[in-house]
Formats: sequence, C-alpha cells, structure tokens
Amino acid sequence: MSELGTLEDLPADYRQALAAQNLVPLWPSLRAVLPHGQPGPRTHATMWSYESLRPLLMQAGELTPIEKAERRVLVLANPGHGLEKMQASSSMYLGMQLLLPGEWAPAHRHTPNAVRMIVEGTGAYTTVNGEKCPMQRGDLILTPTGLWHEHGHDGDEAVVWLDVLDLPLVYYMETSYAVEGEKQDVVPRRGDREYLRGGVVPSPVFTRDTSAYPMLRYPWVDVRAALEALAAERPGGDAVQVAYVNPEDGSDCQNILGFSALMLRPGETLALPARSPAMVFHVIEGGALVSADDTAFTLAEADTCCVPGFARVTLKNRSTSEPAFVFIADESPLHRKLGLYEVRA
Ligand code: GTQ
Repeated sequence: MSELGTLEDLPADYRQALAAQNLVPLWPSLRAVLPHGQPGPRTHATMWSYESLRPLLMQAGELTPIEKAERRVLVLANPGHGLEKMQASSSMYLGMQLLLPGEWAPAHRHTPNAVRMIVEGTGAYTTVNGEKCPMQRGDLILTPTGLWHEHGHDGDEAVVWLDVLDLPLVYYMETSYAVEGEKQDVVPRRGDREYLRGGVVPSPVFTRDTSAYPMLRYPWVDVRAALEALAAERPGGDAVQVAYVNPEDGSDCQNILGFSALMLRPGETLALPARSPAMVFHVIEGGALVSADDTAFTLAEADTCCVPGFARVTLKNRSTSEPAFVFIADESPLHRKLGLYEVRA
C-alpha cells in the first residue's frame, strides 16, 4: 500500500481554488474513509454503572418536573462519538428514563424505533397504539416506528427503564421527526397474552395479526423460562440465547436493531465471533465480565455497556453457582438488510 499525498503537499492557492468551487481532493482522505482491512470505529467500548448513574437520575426527578422534560432521560453517550451526539454507537441510542408515581409522559409518535427494557420499579405502563403494556423488571416493550406511545404510572415507587432507539441512524438519514398527540383510548388487546406460548394460540376465536408489529410486550417471566428450558436441553458450550422476533413470521421484531436475551450458565465463559454490528449488553440478573479486544468491564445487575463492531467479545458469568441473564441489542438487522453483515471466525 503506497503512501498517499497529503493536503499540505498541495499549493495553498490550489487548495483555495478547490474550496471556492466546493471541491475536495480524495487522496489525502482516502485511507481515512477506506481504512485497510477493517473499519476504524468511533464507537469506544464504554460502560455505564447503574449504581453510579442512579443517584443522578433520581436527582433529575427532583430538579426537572415531567412537564419540563416530557421524557426524563439521562442519555448513555459514547465519548468516542462526542457526548453531544447522544449516541452509544453509529446507529444505537441508549437512555435511562425515570417516571415517578402519578406522572405522565404524553403521547407522541416518531420515525425512530424504540424499545424499553424495564430496570426497576412496578406500577408504570406504556400504551402503544392503544395497547396498555404493564412494565415489570426485565420486560421488553416495543414502540416501533410510527406507533403512538405514552408512559403513565399508577404505582408508588420510582420506575426506571432503558430506552434503546435507532435514533442516530434515523437522524443521520435526515428522517427523524415526531408528532405530538392526545391521550390514547385504551383498546382491549394484549399481544403478550395471545402469543404467550409458542405453538398454541387462543381458540376458537383468534385472528392472525398481519400487522408489522403483532407483539409489543415480551414479559421477562416467559423469556427467562424459555432460557432455563433451553439451558436444560443444550450441551455446555452452546450459547443459551433467544431472539425477540415477530411471533407471526419469525422475523426480527424491529427493522433496524435486533434484540436478544442470553443466559450464562454458572461459571460459563462464552467467546463470540467478531461480527460487523456494534452490540449493547445490559445485565438483567446476576453479574458478567464483558471483554472486547483490549477492554474489559465488570458488570453488576442493571449495568450496561456497548462494544464496537468487529470487536472480539467474551462474556463470562461472574458467579459459579448462579446463572446470569443478559439483554443484548445490536445492529444486525440493519447490516443484513444492507448486505454489510460479516462474521469473522
Ligand atoms: O419515551 O418516547 O429516550 O421519544 C428518547 C426519545 C425516549 C420516549 C427516549 C423518546 C423516548
């Protein structure tokens, strides 16, 4: 690979003449946009401790009334992108959202897709296109692109959840916007009950739901039970992991980001192949060591970290007696659709 000419190699008057016509020479920047062998990600492996951020989130509850915030969120921002960009990776946004008893975060809908992973507290709910989805620790609730959603709270303790959105990508594409709406009428529908167990549906009255998002709430009790059942079946060494999918056709539950839950058996270490999408890990139960190339994090319950694409990732259960449960978000649906998905052995 030959050494290429730099901008400084060019006479100043030539550079000025180019700029005056909105022209740029490629060769000084060619290696930056097409680095050799693999990308040079801006995404840094970064960790956010729940124990450390929680007091600041609760303080936001005292400093900023919900009417002044609409969404009371502390964004988990990756310093590699610059904190002001509010992104965890090129395409993923993470936020910790706090809703206090009696509060209401008004209805809106927007082009980015969102999911909520409930971190603590009970009594809150999200209403998505009229379907009221209760929030319990570990539940996953979808608010896909274009669907109305509002958050309410009938309970008596603080409720916190992790928001995962594809906002950075949708914003980059200049397609990000929101529409504000009125309080929704609740409809008597519960996808999480109708699709509660694979292989059986309510009978005799059940209509196949051909909408893009037939299931909006994935209760943790059921996902956890599925992982426990898989762990009992699978030999050690095979990953115990389930993907959150559309129960009608088995496709990714959203278009851009992918979501899964993983169980690390007691004492288990799992080496993942290097893959092109960036990943986010959030501990639902237990503790895990996450290493990505030369960086390692010790995660306790409710801690979150992100790792860049193409990193070699190893997950290790910190306990030799208890399983650990990890929620994973990644950019794989996007990479697959764009033909950019890569796995390196
Ligand atoms: O709860 O609707 O973290 O619209 C960022 C944007 C949460 C939400 C975020 C949002 C929401």
